[in-house]
Amino acid sequence: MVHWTAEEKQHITGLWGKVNVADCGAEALARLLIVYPWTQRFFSSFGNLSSPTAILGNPKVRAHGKKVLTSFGEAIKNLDNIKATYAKLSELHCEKLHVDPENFRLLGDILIIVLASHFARDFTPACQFAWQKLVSVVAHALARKYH
Ligand code: HEG
Repeated sequence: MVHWTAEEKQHITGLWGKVNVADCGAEALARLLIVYPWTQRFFSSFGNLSSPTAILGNPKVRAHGKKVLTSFGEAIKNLDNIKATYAKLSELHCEKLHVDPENFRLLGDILIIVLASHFARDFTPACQFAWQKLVSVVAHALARKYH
């Protein structure tokens, strides 16, 4: 089981309380689709993804980004039980969606960049450490049901 120090938990929940889930989620997913364009193949039903402007203004991207980051909130509420929290989602991404788990790591790193740009001063190295650990544990938990 992953161990979280009191300080790490504080960095995670403290920053999370200030995050605008809709805005940061939308920006993270849009950046994923722009920076790593091959990830667009999973979202062929989302309409116009033909340019950075189109992606940033796409309401389906926005809604799905919010959904994904909201789901991160479940991990934050269940830090000591992330694997079980994501068991069903891991099955979905593996068996139905066929998302390569490498993409979970990419999205995690993008989220770090979004948080750093939104919270510059509060996103200290110690805070980054805790969040890097979180995105890594989330990516690991989502990849668990792959076989
Ligand atoms: Mg996934 C659906 C969470 C990364 C592609 N993703 C979902 C859903 C959640 C979720 C909560 C809705 C599930 C449902 O409808 O029951 N996703 C989630 C998390 C992460 C993640 C927490 C974190 C790393 N997803 C991710 C990545 C990709 C992806 C990296 C692809 C590059 N997700 C994906 C697709 C769907 C979901 C294609 C279905 C979208 C739809 O058609 O509505």
